[in-house]
Amino acid sequence: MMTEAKLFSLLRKYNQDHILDHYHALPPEGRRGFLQGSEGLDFDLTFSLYRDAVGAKKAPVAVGAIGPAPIITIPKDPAGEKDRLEACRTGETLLRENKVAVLIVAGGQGSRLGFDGPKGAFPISPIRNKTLFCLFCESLKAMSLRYGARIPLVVMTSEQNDRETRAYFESCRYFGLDRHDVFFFQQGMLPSISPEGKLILKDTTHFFTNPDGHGGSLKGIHDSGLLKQLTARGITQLFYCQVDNPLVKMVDPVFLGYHRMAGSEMSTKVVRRKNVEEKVGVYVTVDGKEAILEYSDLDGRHMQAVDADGKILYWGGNTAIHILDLSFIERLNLHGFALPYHRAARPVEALGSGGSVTKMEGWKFETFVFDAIPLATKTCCMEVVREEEFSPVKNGDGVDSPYTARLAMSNLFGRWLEEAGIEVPPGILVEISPLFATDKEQFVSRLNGKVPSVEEDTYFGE
Ligand code: UD2
Repeated sequence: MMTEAKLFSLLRKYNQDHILDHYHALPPEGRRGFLQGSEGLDFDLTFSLYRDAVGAKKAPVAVGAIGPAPIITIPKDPAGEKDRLEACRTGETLLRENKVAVLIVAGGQGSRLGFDGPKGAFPISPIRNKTLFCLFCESLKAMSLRYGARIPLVVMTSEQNDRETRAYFESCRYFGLDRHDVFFFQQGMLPSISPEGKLILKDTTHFFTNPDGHGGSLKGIHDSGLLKQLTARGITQLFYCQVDNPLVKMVDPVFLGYHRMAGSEMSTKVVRRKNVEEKVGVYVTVDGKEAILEYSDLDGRHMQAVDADGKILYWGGNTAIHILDLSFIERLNLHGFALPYHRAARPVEALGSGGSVTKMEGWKFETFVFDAIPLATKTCCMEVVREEEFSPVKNGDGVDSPYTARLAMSNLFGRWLEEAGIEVPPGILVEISPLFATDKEQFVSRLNGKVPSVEEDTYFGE
């Protein structure tokens, strides 16, 4: 509980007189609001990260020796195909034994999309305009039915969208999922700070804060008690994905199988990078340990590195689709939270003197989920076909936009039709509900030999 005495001692300890002055000028109900607004904020962490960041600003980010990482490539021969089949069977067993749960990180807002609401509520499917959350949940329901499995779903929200996200699921009746298998938790928030080490006010009763990054999902799932709850249910693997990618192969048995067969604690799906500029993290080894370096961290020399045939040397682009052992997540929280914090500077609109709004630079600290990879005793990485599994919705237009994602979905479903011997005329949109089929093989078998003709935009499903 944040008391006045605790607040004063924190503010004095970190020379935040400007906040003390602000607080004393508040009327009693303003002070109560301020104490409430400061609840749960880890000021000690922020100031220790600030001290490190100021120290680091002088020294360049030292990254160890970078090298290529082992990646299971797409099977091209009978041996590879055999491994893939064995992985599929292993993964299907995990599903049937109710060992798998799903975590969707959905704390971000759709602001880059110009969408005012939780990103998961953004309509995206090519014909029915189903939202991202709807697609994820229908895929999950379809996989539960297909394997007779109970697959708990955990959604990470943020302070900004928690209420709206829960209300959205409620209003959509959890998209047909059992509401007792759907859980939410809010990720942590950290106070932002100015380059001079001064806390920033957002308004008269709130500090300026920022979400603690998608790595915060591995802290929040622990602190919320959900990690214990899932473990108690016998869950051993967590399938992790971002809310912004409608092509995710939900609880993909092949991926689960490779993860299990490798004895991996954290596994990653990668796609071949389109070009050396693509904004995706890169799967490499650093001092011999697998890791993902963010495109901003990996200096040009490595980002642009090509091999003797001129091909991109570090070609594994991070799809942010992972599998983590619950025991590994437990270990990451054993002695405080193990992930390192990254500093990002950005313009913030702060409460200035006399109640005006002033633009200033704020430093935010956040963790990235992929920083857990080098902390795992064993990891695994598999290549997937971009056109089948990765088309994130990030920008209003251009690359990674609703347009590119809708097209990727329609093209993928169009290829399923072609596989079933159905010609799809150019420009025709196709959508297949996950509840009709979750993959090409199931789609062909569902058609049961019928070869419907497709002359106009066609939706398969209820
Ligand atoms: C992320 C990865 C990039 C690549 C790409 C794939 C980083 C730094 N880069 O790029 O390597 O894998 O995704 O699409 O992660 N989120 C939260 N809480 C937060 C921050 C993010 O829930 O505090 C969610 C957010 O809702 C979004 C996802 O995490 O769905 C990715 O976040 P982002 O859009 O900031 O990451 P991006 O696109 O820079």
